[in-house]
Amino acid sequence: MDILLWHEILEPYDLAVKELTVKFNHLIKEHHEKGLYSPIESVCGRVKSVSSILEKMQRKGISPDDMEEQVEDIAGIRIICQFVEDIEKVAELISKRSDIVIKSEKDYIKHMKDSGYRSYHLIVYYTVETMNGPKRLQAEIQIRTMAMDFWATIEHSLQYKYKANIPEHIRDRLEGAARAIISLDNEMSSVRNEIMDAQNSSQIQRNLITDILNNIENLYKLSNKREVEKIQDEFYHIYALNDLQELKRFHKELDLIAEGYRAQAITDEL
Ligand code: 0O2
Repeated sequence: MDILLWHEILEPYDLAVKELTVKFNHLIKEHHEKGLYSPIESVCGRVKSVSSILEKMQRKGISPDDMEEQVEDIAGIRIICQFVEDIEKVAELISKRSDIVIKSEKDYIKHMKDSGYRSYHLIVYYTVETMNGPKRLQAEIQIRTMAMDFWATIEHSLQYKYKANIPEHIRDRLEGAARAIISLDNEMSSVRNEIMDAQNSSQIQRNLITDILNNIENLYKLSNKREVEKIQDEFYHIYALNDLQELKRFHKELDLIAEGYRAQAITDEL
């Protein structure tokens, strides 16, 4: 395979990684805009490097003709969650999508690898549109918590440094760290509800403030300046109280005022 062909082969995978990243980021945004907790904390993706593809083909005896079928992680997406419980939710969200078809899954959380590696993997089919028409390809989606990701990232770089021969004393330390990660995830799960409540409240507060400021900005176009300044002063006063209920009440009231002005403006135009 020459360089040009590699580029041609990998191009649709690059598109798939970009599209899937945008789509999962959009899911986060949708949750936040509705003031809901997002089971996805962050998303990233990569196309496997040519050297890593070649290494896998050699290790597994995969022929060039079978590469796209048998190297299942040419396109790789990593979804990071805050809590172990979120992983299942994300897998469920993915299974319900019409643009992603699950081919297989590997649960390295229930069945931790000997190395200590924990993560939930899905191999999926995803179709991209290219100038030559649709292309159905495979992608690997890794779903794991921030803590699992921390461990995997460190261990991966050690694997890179030592190849398959990580010294025994480092291996022991990594095993200890893997156990610590399990108990950290368990600890965080035990206060999950409290953390989620706190995060939801601050997201709701951010959304309310954005809405209120948009409404005030629009009122400047529809109402007289002094009146809007009074509303703005009241907003600053309520904001300083740091009371979500008060903010909600003000948001509702302002909505009604803005609605009134909008109706008035339409009547004036007729
Ligand atoms: P990279 O650099 O992440 O792209 P394998 O035979 O293990 O190479 P297989 O059987 O296709 O791969 O699938 P598996 O075991 O599910 O592993 C796929 C990916 O999971 C790996 O990709 C790693 O990203 C991650 N992974 C699996 N095991 C470990 C582990 O012990 N430690 C760490 N840090 N990550 C792991 P690649 O191919 O290694 O490459």
